Amino acid sequence: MEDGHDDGVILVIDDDQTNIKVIIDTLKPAGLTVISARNGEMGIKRALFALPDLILLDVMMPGIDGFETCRCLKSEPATQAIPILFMTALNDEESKVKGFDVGGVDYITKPFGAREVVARVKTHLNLKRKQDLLERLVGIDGLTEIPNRRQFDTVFDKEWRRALRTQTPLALIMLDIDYFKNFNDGYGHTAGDECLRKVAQTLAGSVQRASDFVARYGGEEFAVILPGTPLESAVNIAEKIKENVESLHLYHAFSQVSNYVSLSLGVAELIPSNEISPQNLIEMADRALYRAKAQGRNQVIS
Ligand code: GH3
Ligand code: MG
Ligand code: MG
Ligand code: MG
Repeated sequence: MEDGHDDGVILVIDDDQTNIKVIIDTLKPAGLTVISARNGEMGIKRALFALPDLILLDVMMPGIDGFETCRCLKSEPATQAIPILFMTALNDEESKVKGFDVGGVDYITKPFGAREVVARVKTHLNLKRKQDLLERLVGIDGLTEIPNRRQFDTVFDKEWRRALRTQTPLALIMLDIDYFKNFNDGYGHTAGDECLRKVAQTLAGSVQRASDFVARYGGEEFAVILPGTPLESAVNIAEKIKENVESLHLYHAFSQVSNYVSLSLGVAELIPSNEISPQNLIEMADRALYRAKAQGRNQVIS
């Protein structure tokens, strides 16, 4: 196989035990793990629990049929991206089109050829892996390899709604490298890029909780989302970030505030309500950052 991945968990949903056995005998030698369910309802439960890489789905089954099972799996966020391949004796065009309409990616008719099934399953596993990779990369900044502005927007919106629902504080740190234009002008753009990478990695290593989130907001500006964090703790984290970057000792002879690369940081926190928008919190942190710059840089303002 040119792909090199032979692993993958395949869920077979079929009411015919003989079919399940044939599929296991077909896919196992190809290095795939097969789990099964005997009807649509059990298949949905199994899929939600095991989150398989791909589903082979029969159409004619007692209880909900394969088309309905597919619709359910596609409407459930946890299983919606799992590729579903129909495997059925229904050979008419109407059924085939319906299979694609409800969200299937392929349609195999019984009786099937073992090698063809393996080939189709592997093709769809590969496509899914490529799609997953693309989806991950679309949220990552290419230079610093930390989340980018696009992912920041998504996460910030999600955390805002969570904090609104739970009425818990949401803190935001906006930070910006001091005299970075001078750094680029003095040391060159390549050194500037390297500096951005080091600062980004240091920021990412400065937060503790799984829900804390660091992103490159733009240019030499970064943002840190701290869910469930009151202002005082957020300020402490901002101070810690400032110290961690200072201790990198990235020499900056062209800075007017330090011998080393330094940061200005603005911190804001609030408990969301329907009267305010997520943008308000960003503006608050931005204003604090602006004051940190205006009051001499290399400091945290809240
Ligand atoms: P201040 O202390 O007020 O923040 O001044 P500053 O010079 O840091 O701010 P300014 O906004 O004037 O300059 C930001 C610089 O960041 C200018 C831009 O060339 C540089 N920059 C933005 N993105 C990148 C990047 O990806 N790589 C490099 N090397 N430089 C970048
Ligand atoms: Mg059947
Ligand atoms: Mg700057
Ligand atoms: Mg800037």
